[in-house]
Amino acid sequence: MNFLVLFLILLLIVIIIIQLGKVRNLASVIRGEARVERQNNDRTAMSLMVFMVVFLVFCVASAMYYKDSMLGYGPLQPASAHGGDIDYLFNVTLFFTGIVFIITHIILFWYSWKYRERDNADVKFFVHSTKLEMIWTAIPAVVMTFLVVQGLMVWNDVMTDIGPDEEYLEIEATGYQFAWDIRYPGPDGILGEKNYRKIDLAVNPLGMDWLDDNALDDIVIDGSAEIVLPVDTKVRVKISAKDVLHNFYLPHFRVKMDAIPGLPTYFIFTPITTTEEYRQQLKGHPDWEVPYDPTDPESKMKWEEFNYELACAELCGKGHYSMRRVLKIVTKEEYAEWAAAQKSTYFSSIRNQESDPRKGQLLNTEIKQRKKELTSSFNAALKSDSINLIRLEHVFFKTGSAELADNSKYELDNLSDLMKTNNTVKVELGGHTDSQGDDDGNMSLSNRRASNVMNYLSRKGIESSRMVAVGYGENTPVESNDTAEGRAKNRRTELKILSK
Ligand SMILES: [Cu+2]
Repeated sequence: MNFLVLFLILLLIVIIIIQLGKVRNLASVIRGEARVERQNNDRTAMSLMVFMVVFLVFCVASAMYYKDSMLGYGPLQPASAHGGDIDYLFNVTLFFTGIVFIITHIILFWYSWKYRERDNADVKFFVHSTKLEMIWTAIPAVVMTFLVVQGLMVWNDVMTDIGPDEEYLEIEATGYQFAWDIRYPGPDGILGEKNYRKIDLAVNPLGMDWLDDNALDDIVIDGSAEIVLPVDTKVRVKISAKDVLHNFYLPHFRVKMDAIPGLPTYFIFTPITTTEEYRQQLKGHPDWEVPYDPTDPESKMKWEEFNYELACAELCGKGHYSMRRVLKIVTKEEYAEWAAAQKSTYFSSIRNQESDPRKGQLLNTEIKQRKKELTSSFNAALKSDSINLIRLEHVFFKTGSAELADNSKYELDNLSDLMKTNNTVKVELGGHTDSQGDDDGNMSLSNRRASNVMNYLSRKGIESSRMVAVGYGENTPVESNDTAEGRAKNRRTELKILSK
């Protein structure tokens, strides 16, 4: 409807202009061509002067009217440490271009007034003016140099990479049509390697290299989840794209960087205002002290619903708008709590699946953890008078056989190290089975298993005189043999400290 009214108004204006032209032609025939022409010139020149005034006043007035909606001029102050520098640069540029804008427009319209056709107007003709050329070359050159140098200084400041001993948090943003994948480094603080050859849209959309230990604790947060970052912490964002150009844009932080396929970029910024603090800054401002939902006066205030956002600032396709993500800045304590609650992508969806290149293998972290556990229970048993039995949790045998499973070597190597460190300790290695199969068979199996453990340790250099292997068969279960879990617990190898 509005569109139709607007269209009709424009149509009417066009018709009026055409009709005025016709009237003018008729008048010129009646009154004489030259006089009418000069009257028209006067009128047009005057209209241009009026237009100039209205136009310039409108430009300034609209900028002032909308200043609160613009970054840096109203309540939308920068929320990052470097944001003020960027705003300063914009202001310096606006100052000079603003002066040029106003002067050139005044000259443009004033010339069309001054040099309109008149009866006794003299025409001055000159081919060349060195003075004029000097002026219009020198002034822009000086101003441009000043602007470029200022820009370079701020750019170098903002884009300085992390120093060698600086503390920072590195995250990664990968843009694609039409979303962002945000990856956190996990507890180790290091983003693992990735390789486009490893991309598998179903299980590994980022192409993370699961053979890199650093990648195992990496966290790729859910596509609709808030991006959470701690306040007052340097954040380095590694930025890349998988298909077309995107742009990583955090307007409130004055962060903007292209995301380019095949050419990783980065941006470092330090958030200085939490989301909650920013809401408090907006509170009370007339633009923000209104219901968030205009149709529902009972709804929360606009400032209460404020959120920082990540936008794609490169028109990347028809779903471009849907790349918006909410960014939440929280205190360092809140961030630590949030980070601890995140699940590593590898352990939550890759570990021991078909797509896991380490399927069935122990991870370095697990090997270290097992060593720590065995060492602490071994030392506890040495110190204590009451405890002398240690279950070797990670010694396994092939099904129905006495042959050690490959993964058992870690626990046994740890045990042999402990026996070497504590070289007076004598131990009994006890084999146990579940109740499946006949008693004699189980007794013999447990005997052979215990002996194999002993043989392994002998080969590692532990004197046989310090060890004795005993098979207990199914006689001393620790759990009921009715469940699979219970039976698994009963098939165990135990270490008994005989003397310290
Ligand atoms: Cu995009």
